[in-house]
Amino acid sequence: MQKDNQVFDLIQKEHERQLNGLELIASENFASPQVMEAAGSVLTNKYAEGLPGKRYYAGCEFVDQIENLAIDRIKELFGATWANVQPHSGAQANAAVMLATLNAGDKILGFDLSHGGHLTHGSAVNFSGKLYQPSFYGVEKETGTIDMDKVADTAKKEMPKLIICGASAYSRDWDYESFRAIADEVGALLLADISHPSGLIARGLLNDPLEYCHIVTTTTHKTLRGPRGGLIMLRDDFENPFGLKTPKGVVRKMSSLLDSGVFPGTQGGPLEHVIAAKAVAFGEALSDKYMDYVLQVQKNAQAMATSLVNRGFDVISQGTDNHLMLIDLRSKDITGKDAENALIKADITVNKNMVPFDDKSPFVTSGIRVGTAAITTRGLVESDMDRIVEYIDKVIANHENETVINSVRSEINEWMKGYPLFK
Ligand code: DSN
Repeated sequence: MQKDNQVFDLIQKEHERQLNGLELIASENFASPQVMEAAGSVLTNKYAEGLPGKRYYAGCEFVDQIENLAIDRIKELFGATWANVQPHSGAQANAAVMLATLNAGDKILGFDLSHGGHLTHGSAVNFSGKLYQPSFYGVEKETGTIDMDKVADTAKKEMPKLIICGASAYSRDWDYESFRAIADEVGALLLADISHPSGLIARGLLNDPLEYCHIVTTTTHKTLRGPRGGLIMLRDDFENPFGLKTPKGVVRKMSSLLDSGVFPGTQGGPLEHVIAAKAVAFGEALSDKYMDYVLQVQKNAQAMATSLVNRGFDVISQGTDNHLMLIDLRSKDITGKDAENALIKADITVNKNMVPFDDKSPFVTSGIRVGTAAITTRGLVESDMDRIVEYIDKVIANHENETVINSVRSEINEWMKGYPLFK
């Protein structure tokens, strides 16, 4: 068969883009060659609706074993007793949880998107804000951190059935114990969406959400460094507290409700090639090498935050506990959009991001979000962070000066030649 050069040439160009630049998008990472090999395997040909051992199609003996490996490994990694590894993404995992635990019109309480939350935690433009009644907690203007007393006040006022903790752009660790106390007080279920810091949580560098949260969801491609995807976990199974019954009047365990929430609730056939890649990534995440990796991710983030603060950048909450940080650029007199555009011309990839109490639209924004998961996979260490921040500072200060931007880009391209991916 003739190779489709039109597509493969573009894939090659994307590969070169990834190699040449500094990848600072906090939700991205570089999956290993064996993760990508599994994701690109013959498993893409197989239909396997259902669960291992309980499929609606024949010929599932090997995908059953693969899916069970993925489940066993993720349970070991997080100390979970149950997991569903089929969600195609974090958004799908959250959709399955909500379908399994709520009725349309029920109240949910999440972290405000404009303060660092996620679309699927109740945004008006997302299913979670359209099907359910959302309310939100946020961060304090002075500290950039969440005030748990205010979360409790909002919860008591709104009486949600589901409280969601977790974020896309929050650099501090979460007080899951206090969230659980609030959830218990108002009779809500507590969901932690740990999509961003899950790799650091898996290896004990941050608080353990499974100890306190009824349900935990995550993506698999951020700090966890697997293929694009999602999953749901439970530390302890429990009976659905709202007494929702099946059409036959049976009250089901949460694990069974969540399985149904994924399939047939929100998805059809699982992507067994991606599940195989998840199994490979979870195996990698159990290794000593991965432990060294996540430790370095955290050290790099802290070094980068310190360097940014030292250069006069307004880092929300003045630092980070995890792999990312949010920078309010209003003091630098540039929008998030203009900063993103200037930085990409220098082959520094970041994303513009709303900052708490932003006065600009989500398309413009006042900030950028940066993370260290990808550059750490690349091999960079704390002593490299100041150099990166120096480049960011230079580009932002000269964002209309093509000569300066081009010279930064050449330096970065040359620098990155010394850090081939997966050498
Ligand atoms: N797009 C992801 C992120 O960048 O955090 C969240 O969906």
